[in-house]
Amino acid sequence: MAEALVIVDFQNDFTPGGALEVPDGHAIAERLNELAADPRFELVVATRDWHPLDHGSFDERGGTWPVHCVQGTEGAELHPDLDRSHLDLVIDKGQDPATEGYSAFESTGLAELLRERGVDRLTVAGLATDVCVLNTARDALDLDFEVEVDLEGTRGVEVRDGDSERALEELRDRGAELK
Ligand code: VGL
Ligand code: ZN
Repeated sequence: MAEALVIVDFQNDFTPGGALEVPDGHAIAERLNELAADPRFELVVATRDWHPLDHGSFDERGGTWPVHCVQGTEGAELHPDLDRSHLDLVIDKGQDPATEGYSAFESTGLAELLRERGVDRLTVAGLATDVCVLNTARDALDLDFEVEVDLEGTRGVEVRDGDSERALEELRDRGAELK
């Protein structure tokens, strides 16, 4: 069976200077590039939060977040420090205006694709630990993938202090390995 790396939402808007900054978010670039170059991964997937302008998660629509990762904008592009040469696939998520779209498995076909490739174990990294990494890893566990979260390769947005810690604790309790 095979392993895949899922790099969650390493995009301009989630790094310092972006619309929804994750503190120190850019600092994971080197670790992500190191992981992506590891030959143990049969498949390297990067996700993008890829919202339409009228997305319901935006505060102007009554949602939680400032406008971020609008389809086709610079803020929605993958961070320039991410080495594209190791990416096999880019998955766009969060396109349905009516749902948050936090998880890489929500309406993307990712689970089917991974199964077709014989993938049974995922390493999840990227942004943000306490939002999209959490939701992606949780769904992966529910879908019966083995899940490893790469701690060096993730950072949290921490709307409330301790959110990342709680997210990681939840994932550990559900059976993820934290490395
Ligand atoms: C995310 C908040 C809103 C994330 C996405 O990628 O963690 N956070 N949309
Ligand atoms: Zn979003």
